[in-house]
Amino acid sequence: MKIGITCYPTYGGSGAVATELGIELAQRGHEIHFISYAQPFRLPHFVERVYFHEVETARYPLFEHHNYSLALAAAMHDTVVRNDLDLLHVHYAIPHATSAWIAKEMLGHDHPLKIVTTLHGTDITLVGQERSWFDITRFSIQKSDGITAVSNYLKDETVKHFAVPGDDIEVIYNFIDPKLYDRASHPCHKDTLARPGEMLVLHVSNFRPVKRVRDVVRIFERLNRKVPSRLVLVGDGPDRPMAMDEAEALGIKNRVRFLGKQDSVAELMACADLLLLPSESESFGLVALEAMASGVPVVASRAGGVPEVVEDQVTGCLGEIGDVEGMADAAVGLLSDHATWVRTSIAAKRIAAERFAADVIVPQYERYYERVIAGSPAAEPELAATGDD
Ligand code: GMT
Repeated sequence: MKIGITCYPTYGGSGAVATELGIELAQRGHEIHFISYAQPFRLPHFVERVYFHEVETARYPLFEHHNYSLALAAAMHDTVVRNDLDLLHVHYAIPHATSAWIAKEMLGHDHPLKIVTTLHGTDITLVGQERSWFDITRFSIQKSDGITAVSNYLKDETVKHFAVPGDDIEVIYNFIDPKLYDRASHPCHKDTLARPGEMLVLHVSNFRPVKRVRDVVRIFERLNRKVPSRLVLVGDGPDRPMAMDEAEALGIKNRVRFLGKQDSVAELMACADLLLLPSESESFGLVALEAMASGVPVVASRAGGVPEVVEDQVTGCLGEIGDVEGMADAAVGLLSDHATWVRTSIAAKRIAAERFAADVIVPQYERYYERVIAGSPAAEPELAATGDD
């Protein structure tokens, strides 16, 4: 297949998933065209059958606001025509699904283009529900030929808030490459981040209010009272200063390090003992899956789709949103009993590989694309057993 992929190219789970999907599909023989305003951050320099088309926004004194959505639609149209694409797969509904619909309208009946939209999270749970964005979000989703959601939770939210029939949404989980997250394949940085005998606790996010980074620092402070540890925070965003202030106020500034945005999450995961993810809202929690694949137990809130990824008491522990004390106790339990940690780490790695490996998930996308191109995206009802031999 010849597939165009549009995503947010900078940091973020949806961009990471979209890029890794494109690379995996190219390795399976498909031709992949990324269309975005910058090269996706997880795209290495050269991958066979992968092309990148940069969206250029025209500057003109009259355009006080950049017309990115229109420029993207024009770039999508151009890329489809020049490369004879079969399908555009857009990640995050706004504005990508809208631009894709415009590109399709421009093509008319001459080119039978199909659009698949993958819903990732706040496009449904936050941004799309804002009054001014609601109608265009719903319209753009409904105009897609295929819709996927990264968890059953997100599918249900889409059905509930946007009145999209459940049968029109295919749940396809996010995935990881188990080889990339194999701890043994990375150099160990633990001695540069923690002292001997200390535990290394990691948090990775975009530091937006939904991530509750203040809770991360508070959970860590309670954990550190009982288990000597260091907290390493990766990423950047609006709540980073607040997290820094909290660490200072709690008197643990020297135990907390902010690394900012980092390209190699896998390398950092490889030396971590625990991941904290106490989010307010999380449609899936890709970083939790990345931790599990690295054999790192996860302490997270029971938010949104997280319980579909992290199995409570098996691959980590889940607490109620805002229950700092409960999540701190769970972290202490995991890090103070070596046998429990080892059991959880092994289960995390195994479940990540069994349920969420690229080899399990990417073929689901391929089959879905085929159904969308054939005009019948809805899953076949399971054949009822007749009882006849
Ligand atoms: O929706 C967002 O807030 C952004 C998005 C992103 O680009 O990182 O995150 C969402 O998509 C990820 C990939 O599918 C999920 O792992 C995250 O859970 C989800 N974020 C939220 O739901 C807050």
